[in-house]
Amino acid sequence: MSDTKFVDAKLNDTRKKVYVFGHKNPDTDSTCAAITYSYLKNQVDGEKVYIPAVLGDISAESSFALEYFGVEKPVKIDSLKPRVSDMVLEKVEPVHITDPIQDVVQKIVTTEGKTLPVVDEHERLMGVISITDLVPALISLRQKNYMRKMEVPFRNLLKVLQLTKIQGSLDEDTFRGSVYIFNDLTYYQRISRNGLIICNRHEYGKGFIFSLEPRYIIVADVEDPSMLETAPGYDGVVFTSVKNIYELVQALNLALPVYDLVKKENLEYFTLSEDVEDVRKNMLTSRYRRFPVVDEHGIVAGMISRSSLMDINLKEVILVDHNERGQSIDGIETNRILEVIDHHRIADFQTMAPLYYRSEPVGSTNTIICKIYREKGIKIPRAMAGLMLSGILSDTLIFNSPTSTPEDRQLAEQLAEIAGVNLYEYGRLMISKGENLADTEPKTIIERDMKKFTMGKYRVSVSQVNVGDIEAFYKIFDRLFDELESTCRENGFDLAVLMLTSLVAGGTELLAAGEAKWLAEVAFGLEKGRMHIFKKGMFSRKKQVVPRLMEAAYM
Ligand SMILES: [Mn+2]
Repeated sequence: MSDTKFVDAKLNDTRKKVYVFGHKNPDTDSTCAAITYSYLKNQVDGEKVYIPAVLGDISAESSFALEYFGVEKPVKIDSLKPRVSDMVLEKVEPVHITDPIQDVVQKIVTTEGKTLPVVDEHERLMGVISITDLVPALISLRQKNYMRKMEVPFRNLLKVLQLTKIQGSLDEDTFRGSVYIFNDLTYYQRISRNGLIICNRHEYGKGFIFSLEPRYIIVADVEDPSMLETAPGYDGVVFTSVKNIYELVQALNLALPVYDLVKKENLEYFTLSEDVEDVRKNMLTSRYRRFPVVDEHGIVAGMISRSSLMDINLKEVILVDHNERGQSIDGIETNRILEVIDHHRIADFQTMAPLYYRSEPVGSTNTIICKIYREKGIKIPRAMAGLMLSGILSDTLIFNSPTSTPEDRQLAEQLAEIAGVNLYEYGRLMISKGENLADTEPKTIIERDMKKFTMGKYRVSVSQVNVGDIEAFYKIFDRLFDELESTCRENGFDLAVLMLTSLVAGGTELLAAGEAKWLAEVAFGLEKGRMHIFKKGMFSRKKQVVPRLMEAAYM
């Protein structure tokens, strides 16, 4: 097994991702087509990165083909519904709980929506703040509240009060204590421990201030700190500020950490992985306008508002080997379908915009993809040749299926040469690696690849499985019939058909159950009272089974 990587989508690849995938219950044609077409697109379009994907577990047959040619499994996806991460987030710089109110006010007035997320010391969301939450702090400036006990990081004081330390050392990060204006103090007054006194230059010179034993002193109105004499006997900390006393009192309030003003209760926020549909519902019933978005660690990724709902990066996809909504991923209609490459009938297909649609009545999607390689002059690497070949051989049951065309065979021969394998030997080996279904539950066998049809007034299901050896199934026929009957009852079908198709036996063992079993009697010559019949040369559900049942139903 080689370690060749055919898609190199790095995590930090900023190119737009396009997912390429086939139908649910992926078969080998679907799985290989996703890979071979992604490879082709990555050769011709460097602007985007094309990622092969599957909508379910890949089969044993497909796994064999991938391993044989040394290709990685496609990624498995189960939903493409738009998520918050697909929305255009407003980039914001969150407020930290210890940030001074002054900084927050300055930041918020220039912020759209006047609301910002608030984060703790680990950068995790803990609340939001809007301009209205800040109003009380601005109004309280008029009150004479500077004597109260305060708790402010020195970082905030230094910045907002524009302090310069000229003496002493700061042993703590946070100031915890009361603030006094020297002029307001009397000779009889004591100050509390850890107190801070604000004075002017003239007052600072006097011995009385030191006798009060303040822990901190701020000398106001000092343009040049070097002009101030140090106080040799004082062991507290002395700062100067260019601000005057009045400005310092104002600034004290603005240096307070924003913490107390932050709205922390009933916090409404969204995570990147949430469905946009859920977000829409929540937003419409919320009284807020703007909401923080966090990642899986609670770290703020941005903000969204109602208008963000209009601005969603649609996912881009390419469908191969299918075009029906029911066979595709949930939420396919909300994505931008760029292309469809398919060889099935066109069913309930609607798109919002024009697209590149290529459909040809050939035996396999990989036949069409091989033609596109040729048309675009893209060199086919061995592994891609091997996978295209695998898709063709699997879908046409090595050209036995009536859906097979001369073109399938001709291209398969060329691909086998590039892949360096003998077409028939490789094909039989690959198909023999298919699951040994005889060991699985009858319900799984029936439901694995079951298609539903309405034929006139009848509801019909036709399941098909490829088996190596039909003999192995004879011993579980009774259980298969019972399960087919319950499939009819539980789903309200009139007829349930199961095709056990075998390349080795050269045909299909066809089982039928349900009230309208006579449809199968008419269509396939199934004897009354019998429940199964072997049809030599029968390989195709869409060409040999469905049309005949239709005829019978409309007789
Ligand atoms: Mn196919």
